[in-house]
Amino acid sequence: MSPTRRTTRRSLARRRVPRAAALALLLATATACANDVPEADWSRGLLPDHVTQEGGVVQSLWNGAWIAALATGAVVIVLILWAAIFHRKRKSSAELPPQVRYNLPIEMLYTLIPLVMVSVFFFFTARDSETLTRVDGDAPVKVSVEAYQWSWRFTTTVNGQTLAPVAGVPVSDYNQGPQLVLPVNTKVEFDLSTDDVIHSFWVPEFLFKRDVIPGIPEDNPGRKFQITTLNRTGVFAGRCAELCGVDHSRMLFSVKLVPQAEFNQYIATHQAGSAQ
Ligand SMILES: [Cu+2]
Repeated sequence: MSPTRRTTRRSLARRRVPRAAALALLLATATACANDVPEADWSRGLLPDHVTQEGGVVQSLWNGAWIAALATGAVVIVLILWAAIFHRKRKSSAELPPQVRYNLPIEMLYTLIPLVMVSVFFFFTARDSETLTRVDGDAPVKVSVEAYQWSWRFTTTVNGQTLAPVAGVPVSDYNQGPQLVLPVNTKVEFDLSTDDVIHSFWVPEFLFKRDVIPGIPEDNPGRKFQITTLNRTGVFAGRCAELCGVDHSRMLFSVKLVPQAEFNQYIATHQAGSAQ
């Protein structure tokens, strides 16, 4: 290697160190700022800890999918390495290896295996999406979610009694956005509507999001979805997951899960027509 090239390499390396440090600092700051990003854990395949029964369904589907994908990847990599290491061209022989064509068993194998894999994925995905999108029976708590540029209006109906709507404005902290209060261990039905553009209702801890599309009639089941909350209290960030305009990133809101007694109190103080 010439001395000039060595110097160039060294100066390149010297330049890279501060760049890497700056990137690390940027990442650290970005993570620190995003206080509404739920903690991701490897044991959950980097998904947030779910707070609904349906979230459990998504979590299992996701675990099955990434474990199957990793296993497939491992088998493929081992096969590639095996072929590359043990079936290299020998220096001693100038001849071509045996040329195999139309090997029926191998061709059937590499047609059937992917078909089986895709069918297994399809079966579990279809089964779970049917569970997740099913709307049945009467949920004791119903929430009408109206999305607009750029916030949300939540109108909750509990056993036929409608509470005062909660509406928000664009904010940069989800704690300042509109808050939807729901009881734990309860089936909740959401009805999504909007008059302007397409939004998407997303609470990461539900492990579910649904587009809010203008012009869909009220009786269309595509507007609705149901969840059953787990026995986990807390405040969870929500956001719009569909780029909908200039303040899209500020369409923040929160979902607060409370024990039933606290929810009853909330109902008493938020009757429609009250000053709250
Ligand atoms: Cu939006």
